[in-house]
Amino acid sequence: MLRIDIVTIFPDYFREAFDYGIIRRACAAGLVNIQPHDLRSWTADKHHVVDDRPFGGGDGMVLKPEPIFAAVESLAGANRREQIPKGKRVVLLSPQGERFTQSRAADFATCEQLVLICGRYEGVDERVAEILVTDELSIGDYVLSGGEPAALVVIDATVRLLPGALGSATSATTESFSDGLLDYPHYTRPPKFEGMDVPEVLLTGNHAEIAGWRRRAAEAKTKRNRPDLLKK
Ligand code: 9D3
Repeated sequence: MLRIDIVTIFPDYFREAFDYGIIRRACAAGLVNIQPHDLRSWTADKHHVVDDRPFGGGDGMVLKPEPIFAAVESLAGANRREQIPKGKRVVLLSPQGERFTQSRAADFATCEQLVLICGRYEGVDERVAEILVTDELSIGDYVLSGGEPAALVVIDATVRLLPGALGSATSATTESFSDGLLDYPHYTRPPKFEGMDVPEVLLTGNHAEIAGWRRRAAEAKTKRNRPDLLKK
């Protein structure tokens, strides 16, 4: 059982996020337990303040370290990177992070617990990244308004890799990215749609020819849409 704790100032953001598809089934089957937590519940002051002005000046507010250190201490049992047990990851979602990849998802799927910390405002006190977290991750080069959508992405990519999460019809190892190519094009009925024909070879039942066509089509699609995947 993988336990996923999300630390956020918007726990309600996740209210229906895990009620669909593979994640819903994985939760129902007891493969994963996902729990959003309100960062404000680890504040000690009357107004539950989680942010403050940046030292050195500048626009916006910064998430304070104390509630985040307290949250991780209570959820993971430690609040220093070196003291986090081997099968746990404390992840800060941040625009300054390393890129989240399929191999990170595969690592997370082997863990017993993930604590995902969602940033907001202009950022998070750097002592969180320096001292507390095991992984500081970004999902890509675009600006989000907070770490919450990134946490959903990390959870989705991870949970579907848990043993038993996918139907037996699908195998995670034969999918896009595991061989460095994009998936081949798919077609279904009707064979002719508004003058657009399904490639003839797919209608022949010749499985060797079909496999060859799919390989070449996947390479062509990768060259056009993701040439970076071929240049390595
Ligand atoms: C002006 C400098 N910005 C940093 C690039 C400020 C800033 C932008 C966005 C500070 C925080 C955020 C909120 N984004 C995230 O917390 C975030 C994120 C993202 O914006 N893009 C990709 N991955 C991620 S993971 C968390």
